[in-house]
Amino acid sequence: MTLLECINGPEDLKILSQDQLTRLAGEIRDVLVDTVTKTSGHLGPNLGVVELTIAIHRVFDSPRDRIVFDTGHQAYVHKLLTGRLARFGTLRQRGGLTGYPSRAESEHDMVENSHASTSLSYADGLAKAYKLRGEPDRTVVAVIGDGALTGGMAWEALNNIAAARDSRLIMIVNDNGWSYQPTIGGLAEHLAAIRVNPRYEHVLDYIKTTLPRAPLVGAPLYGTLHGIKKGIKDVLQPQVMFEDLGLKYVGPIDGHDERQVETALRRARDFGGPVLLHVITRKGFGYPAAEQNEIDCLHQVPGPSSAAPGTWSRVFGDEMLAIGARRPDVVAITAAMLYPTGLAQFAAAFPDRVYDVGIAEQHAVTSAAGLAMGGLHPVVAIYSTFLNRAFDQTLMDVGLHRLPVTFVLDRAGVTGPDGASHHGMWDGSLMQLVPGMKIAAPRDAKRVAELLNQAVEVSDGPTVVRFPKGNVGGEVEAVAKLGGMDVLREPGEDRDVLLVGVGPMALTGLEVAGRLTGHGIGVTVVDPRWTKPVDEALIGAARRHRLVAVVEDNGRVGGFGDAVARLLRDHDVDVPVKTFGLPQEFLAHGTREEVLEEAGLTAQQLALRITEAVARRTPASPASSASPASPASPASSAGASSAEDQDTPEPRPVE
Ligand SMILES: Cc1ncc(C[n+]2csc(CCOP(=O)(O)OP(=O)(O)O)c2C)c(N)n1
Repeated sequence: MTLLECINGPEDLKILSQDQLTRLAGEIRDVLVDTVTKTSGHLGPNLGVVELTIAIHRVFDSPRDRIVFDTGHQAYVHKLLTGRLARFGTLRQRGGLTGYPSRAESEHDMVENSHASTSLSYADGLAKAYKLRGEPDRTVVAVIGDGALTGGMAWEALNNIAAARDSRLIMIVNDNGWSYQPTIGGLAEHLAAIRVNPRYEHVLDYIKTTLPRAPLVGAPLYGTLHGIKKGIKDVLQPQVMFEDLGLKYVGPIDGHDERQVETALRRARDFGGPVLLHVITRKGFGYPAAEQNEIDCLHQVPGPSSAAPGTWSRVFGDEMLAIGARRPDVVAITAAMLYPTGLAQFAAAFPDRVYDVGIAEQHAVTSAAGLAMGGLHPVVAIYSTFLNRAFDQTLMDVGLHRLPVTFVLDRAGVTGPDGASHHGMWDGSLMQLVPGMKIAAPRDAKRVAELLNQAVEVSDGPTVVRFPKGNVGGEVEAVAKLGGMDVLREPGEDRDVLLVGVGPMALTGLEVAGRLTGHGIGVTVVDPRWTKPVDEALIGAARRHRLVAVVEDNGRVGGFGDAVARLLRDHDVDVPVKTFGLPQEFLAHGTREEVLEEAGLTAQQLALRITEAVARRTPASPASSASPASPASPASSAGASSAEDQDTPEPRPVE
């Protein structure tokens, strides 16, 4: 039996000797590598916080003391130490452990949002709440990476925490010098400067003398840290920035020396006010493949293959490169995600025209507004879910000024194993709210290129190009045009259903049409290409059909389906509109296919639901007593459009 198998909760850690803790750390790393390389997930960040997490759980009394992990991608060790070893193999699988803290999983988990830079604000509120409720002995611990510390919210929190002098709040800055890529910006430089202060020399000495003896690490770590040290010419006054804010600063300390971290944590705990503890760790520590990975220290496995050939991200990246060569005014912005968003090639070709702003989406958007005001055309490449926090900047700073900024939203729609906070199911609705915004949703690789080019040609307002995670499917050419939209399939005589499929859902729509045709239902399949503004050619087309079905990979509320229904209502078209999208809920993790199936968005499920809807529109003939859901009683009578059908009472309300 391993030591780790004996740990059922933090209490079990507290009786271990220092030698046992070293052994335990090794066992944890083995489990992390073995499991995460199979399940996928965040590897480098977790390997880097093994000793730190052990020390936190030995010094504090979770869940009475509260531990908030910023972003939460580095909480696997915490999961292993809080009774979840047996289920760890189910990580990120449907029904299994989530890839972030989860309140449903454990009383030790507090924050599960996974959007970065929030931990200090949660911790500020928690510490104030405990004080006000008369529980002043409870301590709140926030663990925040140097990457997450580049987010504006973290600084808003620091400003407030500094004023809350008796908050029992410990902020552990887990400084590994990296977010996905090396952390950039003034703060990163400041942290690097702190690494060269005299106290840091002790860390360095320690690392120099002890690490070469440690298995798997040694020279590379020393070399890296020493390299950083030598690279800094100006030895600024360390920690001054934090202390000027009124925050007690402790550090820097070696985050892989468990005993040293414990000592610092005990001191911080006993201080009785907010303390910032600066811990230096190495991302991927103890696993050479991660430590030596030049791209991102195996931040996530599988790695930046997210922008591998054949993916949507890569298709976008290729086209950006081509556009960049033609258009010197096109610049790119990433919020700490150069590789995952597919911008690496653009950055290599045009290093002066790409801005990595750190994990700072709000700044990304308003600085894009500034770039556009200055005569450039910025492309903000961002994961769909992270644009949420920059909604006001998109609305007021870009939209109100009608600025030519193109938002490229990767991971739009269901993303899969990262779960509720990562599904990109909000942008299709939020962007509909922005006056003057134009939204494109390519169905295949060729359309990514076409629509991106059209988007960067727009000079009088913002544009969005949204596409999902994963590989692009086959290319499908239009058989006709309907206004600016592509008709992918026309029915024979019967025009029963006008099926409008957004982005790759247009291809799903083709599959649906194939199935419905088998049941005698005539389907026109349209890819709108642009989901805002809604193409008015849909008005006439709707009148020529008995039912309009809109399928989109976005929350059902306020998305394209609702926009189509509104357009038709406004034009007194009474043909019923059914909108098929994601339920407006926080959807659990699973593969993209599993989540789509649960949402009823597979071709088979859609075919059934549309058949039922058509059947409900069909007056029962005396001969036909079949159930309305029966595919044997479909569209019936006539290819004629049935605006008149509208008055047929519905057995149940249209969804
Ligand atoms: C608002 C937001 N933007 C982007 C991300 C994607 N993301 C996840 S982890 C990460 C890097 C975090 O770096 P750091 O805080 O230094 O932690 P480390 O991985 O180095 O331990 C990024 C950019 C996110 N989770 N939230």
